[in-house]
Amino acid sequence: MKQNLLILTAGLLAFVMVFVVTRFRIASRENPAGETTSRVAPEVTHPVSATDNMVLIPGGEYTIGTDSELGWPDEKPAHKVRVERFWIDITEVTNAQFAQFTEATGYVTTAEKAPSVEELLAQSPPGTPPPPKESLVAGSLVFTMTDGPADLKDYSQWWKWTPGANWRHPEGPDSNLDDREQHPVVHVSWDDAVAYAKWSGKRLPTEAEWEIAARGGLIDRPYVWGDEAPTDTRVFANIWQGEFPHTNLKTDGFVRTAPVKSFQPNGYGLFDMSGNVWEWCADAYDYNAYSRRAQSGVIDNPLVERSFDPRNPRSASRAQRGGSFLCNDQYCSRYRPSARHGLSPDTGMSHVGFRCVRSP
Ligand SMILES: [Ca+2]
Repeated sequence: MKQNLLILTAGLLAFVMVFVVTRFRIASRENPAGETTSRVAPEVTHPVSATDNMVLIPGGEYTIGTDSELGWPDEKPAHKVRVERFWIDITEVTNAQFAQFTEATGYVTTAEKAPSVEELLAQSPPGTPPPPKESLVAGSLVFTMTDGPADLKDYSQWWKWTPGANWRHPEGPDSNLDDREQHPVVHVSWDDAVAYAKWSGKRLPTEAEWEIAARGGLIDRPYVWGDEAPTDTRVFANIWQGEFPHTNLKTDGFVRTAPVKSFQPNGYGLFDMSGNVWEWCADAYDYNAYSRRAQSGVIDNPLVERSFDPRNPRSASRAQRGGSFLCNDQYCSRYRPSARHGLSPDTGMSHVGFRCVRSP
């Protein structure tokens, strides 16, 4: 990543990588690893009914994580946690809901703000030439299907920096939200999600709360719907059928996001806890959190406070859960309830959204 800083003027793509790195650094400065926001329920500035499209998850002791061979190292092992009861949204936050928030507050999302030259240079190595002005535009990363099979380690082949892409224009300036009012909002950063949650008198779920809710009362099952693995012809959620990232069979009916409630809910009546969009959680993302916690007995209301993300070592990553419309077993299979993922808190992408919780 650091090398990208040295080729700042080499073109827009290089600039974009620098931009992402810079954002990571700014995030690190403002949120030194280990720092997280308070768990105190946010101030209610927009009264809502706690029962409005929310479900109350009982408090108590639950097993999260997995020992299954399907699991990645960061979701192992299975271990016990205890949580207080909490309300959780039955759907991901929709474009219609997010529009209410921005209309009421004038809030501008991270992806809608252009970075400044000063902001970038302050974070770059001494002597770095200023980036070309035309590069200093607001935008976001948009999934773009490849023409043919791709090296699955090189995500730059299908993630395209797209100037003008943001929650209002999910695929760029020429796209809009027509007929997508009930789709989950995307291109929201962790900061955007927290701002919405505070405004609505809610908060982001902890990873433990999210996973408990996603399991829907099932114990030690690989999927939120139970035991049956999805195939290209048997679909349970909005994930990817076919060969990623070039052939989408669309058996589930969707190439990108689906309207919320398009698939069967889990045992708690929650929709899209698997697939559709990744969902931000309150926790910092620590790759080793589950393995470390397993030696500590039953933990009350765990909240990961220190980020450690081997894929983005400079980033104070925040956790995301649930996978997205891009998940399939060939690529990541992270649409399972124990699967975990980290992303820089000031990064939104076309498959990232969230839902909220509230303590009674
Ligand atoms: Ca989801």
